[in-house]
Amino acid sequence: MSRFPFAPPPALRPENIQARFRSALHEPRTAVVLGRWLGAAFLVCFLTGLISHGLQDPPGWLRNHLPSRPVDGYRITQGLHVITGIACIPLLAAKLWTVYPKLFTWPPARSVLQALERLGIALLLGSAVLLLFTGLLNTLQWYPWPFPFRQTHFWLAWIAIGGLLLHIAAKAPVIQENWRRVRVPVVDGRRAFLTGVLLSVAAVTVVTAGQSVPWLRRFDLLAPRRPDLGPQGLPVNRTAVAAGTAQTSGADWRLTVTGPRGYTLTLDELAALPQYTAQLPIACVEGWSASAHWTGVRVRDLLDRAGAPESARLRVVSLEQGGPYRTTEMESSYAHDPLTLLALRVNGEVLAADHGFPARIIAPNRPGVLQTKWVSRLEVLA
Ligand SMILES: Nc1nc2c(c(=O)[nH]1)N[C@H]1C(S)=C(S)[C@@H](COP(=O)(O)O)O[C@H]1N2
Ligand SMILES: [Mo]
Repeated sequence: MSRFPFAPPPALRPENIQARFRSALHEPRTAVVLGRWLGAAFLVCFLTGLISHGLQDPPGWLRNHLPSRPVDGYRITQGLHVITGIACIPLLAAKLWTVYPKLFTWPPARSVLQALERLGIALLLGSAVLLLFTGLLNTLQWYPWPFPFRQTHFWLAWIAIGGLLLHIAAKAPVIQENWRRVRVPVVDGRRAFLTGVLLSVAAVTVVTAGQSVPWLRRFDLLAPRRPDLGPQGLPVNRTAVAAGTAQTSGADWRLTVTGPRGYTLTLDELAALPQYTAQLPIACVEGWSASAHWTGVRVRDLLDRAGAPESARLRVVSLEQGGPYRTTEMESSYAHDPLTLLALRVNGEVLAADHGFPARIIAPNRPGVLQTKWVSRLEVLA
């Protein structure tokens, strides 16, 4: 047993570990029940993550097929993404506790098959811990690492799915054997343990989900943000001061629209065009969302006036000098949606500087990062 490259230190010898973890709960049925819950939460989190990634940075083949409906689609999928991601934390902890002694089996593998099985676990566990850690810090708007969050989180998710498939395949016999409850030999305390796990999931959900679920707002104790706090009842990620746009005056500002018949408008001219109001949410990838009544000019009217074709895509340019969201692109399905506005007002008031004065983009079923503030140019793309 100790011949595999080196012997484990005494504290890590399997028999010593097993001796310290004698609870009957370290048995397969508990692991299978927890695995099902964790697997379901993880799958919802994975799929909603793919949706978020696809909407924010669509690959070329997908670009012209992004739907601008349902209006609240992204708000719901991103809310679910963060809720299920947070739920995975206690579920993963409980699952790990259950199978813990097995992780120290020595030697690590006796056959190729077992080596594959353990590779699956290593990939799954390593990537899952990193996914949950980076995701959680992202909801706190804290990026204490040198690598880009979104790409890292995205690729970790694929590694985790690969590890999960390998893990399920390797454990298929155990899973099958323990899928159904066996009535007679019930392990003492399993039900209490599983109830405890469910209660912790419920607790972390209730104290964080208020950042996207309005009726849970009162219990939003641990979520980093209350979506109804901020100027004009909406939170602010990037302030006008941080963006360097705080001094913008309505009198000096101009909107330039490029295209076959490009033109420039003053704020008064823009405000004199037909105005529309739409109730649309801002749904931030960081997990909060909030709905508001936005009033402004339809982007499609502005494009028609510039002679843009129906299929035109758009580049939106902000007054902001730097920052990753200074320019964004908009597909034609959004640009031509009657609800997509270059908004001048929110909830009946002129936009606050922090919300993008004098004009911001607001469009249905889109991640918040694409709702560009302090807009100064709309460029029609060929
Ligand atoms: N020009 C510009 N527009 C921007 C941003 C920005 O950094 N610069 N942030 C975006 C993000 S991440 C979100 S979620 C929405 C809403 O952010 P707010 O709450 O700061 O208005 O605005 C978006 N518009
Ligand atoms: Mo955001």
